[in-house]
Amino acid sequence: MLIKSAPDIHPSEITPESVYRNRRQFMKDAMGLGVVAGAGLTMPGLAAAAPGDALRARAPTDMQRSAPADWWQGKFDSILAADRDGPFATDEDLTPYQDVVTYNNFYEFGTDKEDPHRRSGGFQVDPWSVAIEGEVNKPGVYDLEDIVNPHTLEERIYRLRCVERWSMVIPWVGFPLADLIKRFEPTSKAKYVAFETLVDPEQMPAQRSRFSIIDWPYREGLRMDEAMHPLTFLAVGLYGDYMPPQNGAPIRLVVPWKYGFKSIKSIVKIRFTEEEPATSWSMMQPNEYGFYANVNPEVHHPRWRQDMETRLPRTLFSFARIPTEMFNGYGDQVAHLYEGMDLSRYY
Ligand SMILES: Nc1nc2c(c(=O)[nH]1)N[C@H]1C(S)=C(S)[C@@H](COP(=O)(O)O)O[C@H]1N2
Ligand SMILES: [Mo]
Repeated sequence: MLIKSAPDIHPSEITPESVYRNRRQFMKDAMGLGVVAGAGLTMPGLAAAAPGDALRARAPTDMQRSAPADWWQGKFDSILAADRDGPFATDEDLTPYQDVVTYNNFYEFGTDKEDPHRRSGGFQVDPWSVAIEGEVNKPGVYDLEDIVNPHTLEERIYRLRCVERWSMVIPWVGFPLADLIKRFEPTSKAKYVAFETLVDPEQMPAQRSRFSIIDWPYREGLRMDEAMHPLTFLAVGLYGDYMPPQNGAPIRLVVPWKYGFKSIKSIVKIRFTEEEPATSWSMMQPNEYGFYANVNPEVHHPRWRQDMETRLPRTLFSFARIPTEMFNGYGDQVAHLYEGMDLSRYY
């Protein structure tokens, strides 16, 4: 269902789980009784026009960002609401916007969790282009507008599980990677997709450092069937708003059944290859990080067990240590991709 944005709904009005759950149950009951959606649905704090409308997550109004370029505005005015009952849906609390944008891994800006939001304020994303290369019929260097504009933006609420054992639930805005890949027509030789992040030492302070542990650019990759999977997402925003620099503006990958490091930020290159591409973390520490990096509570990192995680934010009242699920809880959707593979060997 295509819906219009509701710019003055504050997320604190819609994200509390109590309100959300009640409303969800209420809507289910209402639907079950044949009540017309939108007619009887007035809940405190919810300016409901259509059901999906009120359920869309929004950044706090005092933190909403201005459009990175003119053409973005229209895209964000009509975002397809997340299907809250579909196969990818979750009932879990969203991680508050504040936490999503201040606790980050983006090593180009530094290794502390606060570095990305403190040091990326002036990051320029206009103009931005993405090179499409390799085993593909339509290679070229494309303006971001050409990359994004043909797609309808939708909201996807996914768990994000970092290998450091913290996790969040984030409402992303974007479109399936598969839809983009189809437009550029990979050849039959394309078995993998490789991604690269911008290299710009003037804007990315850690790329100027002699002590940096990563050999820039930050690189990631997927097998073609993983890249084409409907869960695999290219995100251009979160909480209904434009992507903050610290989260990977203007466009980043989100692969929810893999550890967070696969979800590469600020992409400038997508290359189709016949061979498995080199990826940053496995180049650095091949015994600790593999190419696949599927979330797996049974295969432990040499220094960290992976069977539990801390769901952020951690508060005085919630200890929030929860068991980690196989494939981060997306096993029904993705387990078949790895049939017959020894996942302790292909970690
Ligand atoms: N280019 C780039 N992409 C990156 C990283 C990075 O350091 N550089 N960190 C990764 C890691 S380890 C994680 S957990 C996620 C964090 O995404 P978030 O900050 O939006 O939560 O981004 C991933 N993408
Ligand atoms: Mo991570």
